[in-house]
Amino acid sequence: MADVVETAEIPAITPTKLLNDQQRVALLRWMLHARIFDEVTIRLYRQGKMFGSVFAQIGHEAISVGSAAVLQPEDAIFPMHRDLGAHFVRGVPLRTIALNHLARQGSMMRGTDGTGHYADPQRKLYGNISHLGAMIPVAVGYALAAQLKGEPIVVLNYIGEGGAQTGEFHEGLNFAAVRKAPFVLIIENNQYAYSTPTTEEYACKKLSDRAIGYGIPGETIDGTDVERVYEATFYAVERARNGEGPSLIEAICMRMRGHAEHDNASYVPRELLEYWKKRDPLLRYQRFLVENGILSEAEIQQMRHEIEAETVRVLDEVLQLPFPPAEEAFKNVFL
Ligand SMILES: Cc1ncc(C[n+]2csc(CCOP(=O)(O)OP(=O)(O)O)c2C)c(N)n1
Repeated sequence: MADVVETAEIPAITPTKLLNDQQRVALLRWMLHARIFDEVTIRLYRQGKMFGSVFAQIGHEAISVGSAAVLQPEDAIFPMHRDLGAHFVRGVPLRTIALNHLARQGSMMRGTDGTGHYADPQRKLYGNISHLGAMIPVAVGYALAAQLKGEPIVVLNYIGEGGAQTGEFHEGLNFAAVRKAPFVLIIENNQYAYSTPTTEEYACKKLSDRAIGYGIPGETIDGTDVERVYEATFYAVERARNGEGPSLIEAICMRMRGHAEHDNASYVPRELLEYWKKRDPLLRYQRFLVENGILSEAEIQQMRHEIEAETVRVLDEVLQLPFPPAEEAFKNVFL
């Protein structure tokens, strides 16, 4: 882990008046949970104790945490594969997350999936499926159903900039705009869709400019500044709740690992990663909290140690549990 306070090259946070200090500490705690879960699972993957894809969120934490923290419990979240932060904000227990990621018996996906591709309807968390973009119309449909029933809820949906190049992105957002659905879509622009850089994904300057074409507000923000993410989401959610319709937010960040841990991302220029290392969402926020007297460096280190110890303990316990019986693989599957 990098030092809490590093050099002056780390850009400052844009503080929002919407947050009090207690909420700020909670944001840091959730971001730490997401980061540490990644660090521990990457280790397990390298030790051959995890199978399938380990999608790290490193570099994305401010987006999922800063936006999910705005919502009320009755609002719905449709995350993508780098939004573990939102799962922690929603209160999904560490053990439940670990059971699924380690594909153990009794996990939400009954061991048929080893990632965050799960739904937790009780917590109004409707997980992504593999088909990029396909959940956008589903999330819009959820928002429209609530609108028709007169329920004052908002649906927050996330998509990568790669996933934003699918037909469903356009169809879903256009329909949401026409029907003034209580819907907020955040594009997590992390510069690469697998090995494809943004220059080969789209030709416009800013993906938020597309909002003009749908007749809705759109803005591009720094996705490594958790307070900026909170503020942008807050106003988009307020607008949606007031019946004024959807918004599009493009949050810029960097995927600091490979697409998943099997990929060493050798196609990403090292200088680019060096540039974004200084914009590490955790480093930036930790520095802000220390400089503003909200937490001391020692308190942050203490918080980190506690979360790390808890994460290691829970994952170790789950590792001892059995995999499901093979027949489970055939349940709920069309053969
Ligand atoms: C419709 C569709 N096309 C292709 C794929 C294969 N695929 C899986 S992840 C991925 C890249 C995703 O990039 P992005 O949406 O930017 O998210 P990131 O992984 O960079 O966070 C691709 C092409 C897929 N799952 N679904």
